[in-house]
Amino acid sequence: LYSYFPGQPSWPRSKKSLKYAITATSETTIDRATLSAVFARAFARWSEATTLNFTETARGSDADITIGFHGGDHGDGEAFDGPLGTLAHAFSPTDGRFHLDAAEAWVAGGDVSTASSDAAVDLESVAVHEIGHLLGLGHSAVEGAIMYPTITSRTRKVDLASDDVVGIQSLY
Ligand code: TQI
Ligand code: CA
Ligand code: ZN
Ligand code: ZN
Repeated sequence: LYSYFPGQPSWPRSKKSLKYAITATSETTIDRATLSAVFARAFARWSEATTLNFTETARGSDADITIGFHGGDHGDGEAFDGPLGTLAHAFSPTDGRFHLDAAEAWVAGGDVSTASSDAAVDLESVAVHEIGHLLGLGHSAVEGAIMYPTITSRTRKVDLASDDVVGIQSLY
């Protein structure tokens, strides 16, 4: 079953449009157009399941959600650890920060199962999971749910399970 963060924080019910900005990209070699496309697809999975909608803005100061790539200790007390281990983290509502470990062998838009690195990680799969956290979902006990706390490298998993849908629909 799905879960929420303690106290069940969510974005205000009156706020149906959330803006996101991809702000910190100097530590990744993935180009901006590819990043925009991958995150747009990841947000679309959640907007299809809810009455929420998401739009990208170029300006971080306008954004509810900020997305960036960071290496090692990046100032929030949750240092990244190099390849594998922690891949990314996102804070609960209404913080909006979503950080990705710049040290991962991210695959964006390609076929992760044929990637040359054993440690290749599908960016869109991780994004769908972290957006669940940004919206207020904790981890799920249902294997196959996007919010189930296991991901395998070189695997793509982007479709919400009914458990994820019920969880998010009860929150919004
Ligand atoms: N990052 C952890 C995660 O997103 C960070 C984390 C641990 C966390 N406990 C949390 C975030 C509780 C919010 C609430 O789960 S991770 C997975 C999964 C990670 C893990 O890099 O380990 C995915 C990133 F679910 F497979 F374990 C993406 Cl999909
Ligand atoms: Ca890592
Ligand atoms: Zn961080
Ligand atoms: Zn998680």
